[in-house]
Amino acid sequence: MAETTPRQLDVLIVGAGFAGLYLLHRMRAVGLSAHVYEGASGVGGTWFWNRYPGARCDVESMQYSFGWDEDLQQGWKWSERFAGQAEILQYANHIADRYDLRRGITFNTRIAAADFNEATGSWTARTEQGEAIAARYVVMATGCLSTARIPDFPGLKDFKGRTFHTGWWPHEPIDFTGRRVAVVGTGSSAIQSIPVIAEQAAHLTVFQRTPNFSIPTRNGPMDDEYEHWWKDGYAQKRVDARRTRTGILNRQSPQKAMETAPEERLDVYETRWKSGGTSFMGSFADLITSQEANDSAADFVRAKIRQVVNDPKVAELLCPTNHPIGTKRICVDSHYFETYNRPNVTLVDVKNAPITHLTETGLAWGDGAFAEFDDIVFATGFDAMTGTLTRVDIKGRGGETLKDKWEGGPQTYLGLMTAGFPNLFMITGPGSPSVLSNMIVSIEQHVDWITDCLVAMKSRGMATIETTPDAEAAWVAHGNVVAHKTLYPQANSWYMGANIPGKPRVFMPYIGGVDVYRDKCDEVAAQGYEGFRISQPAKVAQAAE
Ligand code: N01
Repeated sequence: MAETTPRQLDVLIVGAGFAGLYLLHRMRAVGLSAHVYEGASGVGGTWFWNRYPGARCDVESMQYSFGWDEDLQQGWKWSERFAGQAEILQYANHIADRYDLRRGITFNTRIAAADFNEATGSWTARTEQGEAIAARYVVMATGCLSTARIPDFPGLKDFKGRTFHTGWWPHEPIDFTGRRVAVVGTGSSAIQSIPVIAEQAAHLTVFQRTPNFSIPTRNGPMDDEYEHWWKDGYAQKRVDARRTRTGILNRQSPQKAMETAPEERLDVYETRWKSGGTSFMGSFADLITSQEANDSAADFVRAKIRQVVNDPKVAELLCPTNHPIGTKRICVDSHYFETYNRPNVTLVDVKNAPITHLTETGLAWGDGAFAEFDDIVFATGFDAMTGTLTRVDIKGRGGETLKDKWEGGPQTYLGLMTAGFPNLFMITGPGSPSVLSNMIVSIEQHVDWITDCLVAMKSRGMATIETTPDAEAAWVAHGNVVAHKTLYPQANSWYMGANIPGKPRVFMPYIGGVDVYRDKCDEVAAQGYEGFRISQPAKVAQAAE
């Protein structure tokens, strides 16, 4: 095959989710040539792939949306308090059209590899189809939960019925009417899909290894008055949200749980439970740092589960006891626990009797238990935060691969860059607040920071930027210190890499807060990119000699 000249870019953007879309828009505005490569046939990232029944965002629509264009935020109308997947995908498509982004995106094309060329100080990437792209910078806008995973159950391929993963859901409607369905897993995706599947299926069997805490969303049509309240002074509210720990205005209480009288404490939990959603974790200031405070919230939720679920044995199985509330991503639901009162739903505990294998007709667990199914839905999660990055064959200085470098866990400075990989940025990478925050707020902050950085590089005639190993080591150590001041590391969560056999147990996101983190990033930039090494083109050439 004849070699063709690679496409030349200032910035190669990988992924056309919200991060890739906003970055493309910003790159055009500052006059850098940029192009997006996207594996899917459309924009939207997470919201393109996760089409499972009941998929919905757990951040309120008025906050899970871009805040950088006043006309956009005033004009867009969300139909529900918590938008469903279809509406969020519609919003992503609207962004692509409104800002004329599609012509800058190549769809159905994954980036398979990227090599840093030390002589030129730039990257050569290659698509799975073999197209080469030369770019000064590469930005991985690949999302944190993009590599779906089905455990390697023996006999998986033998099963003759339909199988699904919530994170790779088909585009055509899936009808479960009259069918015997299994759902494996009880994380956020399962908790949202189970009530919907149960309404259709002849029988639904849920295979639960770890019960999860879940709070009712109390979702409903968007309240006009609430929408007007948000839109009146929207810009300032966005600023205020960026100054919070999570990037969400959720009425975080400054009060400590154990300094509150027991009856008043229960009232606070009851009020939050009734208003719905993840703001339950904002009931008190110390729920993720004090075991006693956390226990009071966990007890409250367990009492609710026991109230809702009719069969006491089933209720006990559904009560989480092996992790503090909120240390695994708190789930939100619409009638999840009520679903177990339906006669067509069975809960199977696979903690003590694990799934052993699949056969042509069904699923076996424990010591010889077996049931036949027409359909199996795997709601078994993702190789989170690092899986999508290390799946690309990224080679930095000296040919070191990112996969090798991160063998013992991800190492980054500010979640933005990793030492030895100049000019390679990550959006919401490990070491940044990302999945612990409103993703849109964190995406905007990273895109803005990277844009400012690239503009500064260009205006100063600089060729490469790269974090120093010292800055990186200090940031990783700081991230660990902050995480271990909380209860988070107690849980076997995907935040810790604990859901993937053999993955190093490291608390991956930065838990210090969106507000603190933003200040740190701004300070680093103001100090002339402290902790980063910036080189001129001549130095790059000399280094290669
Ligand atoms: O995945 P998960 P998810 N045998 O990893 C079980 C975001 N999200 O797709 O806990 C039996 O949480 C596993 O059991 P265990 C959100 O950030 C957001 O549900 O490992 N079971 C667990 O129950 C969320 O946290 C929204 O013991 C097995 C489940 O599979 C993240 O995505 C909606 C098993 C996996 O749960 C991931 O959520 C959806 C095995 N061998 C997702 N292996 C909203 O915005 C795994 N499991 C609302």
